[in-house]
Amino acid sequence: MKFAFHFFEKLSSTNDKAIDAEPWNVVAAEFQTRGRGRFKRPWSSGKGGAWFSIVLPLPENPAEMTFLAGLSVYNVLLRYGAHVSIKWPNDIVHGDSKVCGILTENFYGKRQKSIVGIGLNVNNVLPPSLKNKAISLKSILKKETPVKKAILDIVKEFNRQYTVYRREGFFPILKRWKSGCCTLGRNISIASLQGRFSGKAIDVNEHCHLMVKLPSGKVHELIEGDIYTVS
Ligand code: BT5
Repeated sequence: MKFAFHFFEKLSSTNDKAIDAEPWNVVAAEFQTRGRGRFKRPWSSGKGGAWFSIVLPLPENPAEMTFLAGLSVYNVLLRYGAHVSIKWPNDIVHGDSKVCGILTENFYGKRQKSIVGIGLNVNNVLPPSLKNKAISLKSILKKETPVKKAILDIVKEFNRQYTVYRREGFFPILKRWKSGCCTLGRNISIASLQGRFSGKAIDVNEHCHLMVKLPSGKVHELIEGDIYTVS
């Protein structure tokens, strides 16, 4: 598919601007005044970062788009020489620090679409409050990367993965995603809407849900949540 790009200097959130756009458009901003993460959490979006949203047709399971985007960012960052991995469900991390987060929002009805918002810390300065949990590509690579180039490279890679997805379905994407995922095989603690609990992350199923083996031996299928690695 051919994507059209729309670059803005300032937006409240690229995901909000993208609501008016048709599929196959990409909306980007140099900075966002009200960037957000999941559950309306604030997302630090100063100048120097890659803040953009890819508008897509609504798939049956929109979580697949988060995985496609995560895999694309992961592949591009590896190519740039950054040592990163994918953290379930929507992060790219360097060690324990988040370098990229993805927010997929879906719209149903007449103008149905999926908006995949990608926030990648490129050269931006992060606030002290995120010091221990966030990192920029600049800090990882010890050099600046042009932001526009990063956006174009990621969308190009997304397009490649989307072609595979259309031709062969989600399975090959999931397989590649899992091989880059650092959550699997780890002992984790989970904060989800269902409460806090611990277990071992053993798999991600075809619905993109995390399979967690509980201390009782029972396997829990986790749909959403924040993961903290214990070991
Ligand atoms: C996410 O949420 O990770 C999704 C972030 C998506 C941001 C993009 S930017 C383009 C598009 N437009 C938007 O308005 N949003 C999308 P979540 O997993 O809920 O993580 C949010 C948490 O990450 C916050 O509570 C902070 O702890 C932390 N955080 C905030 N800003 C960050 C940053 N720049 N880098 C790393 N972590 C950050």
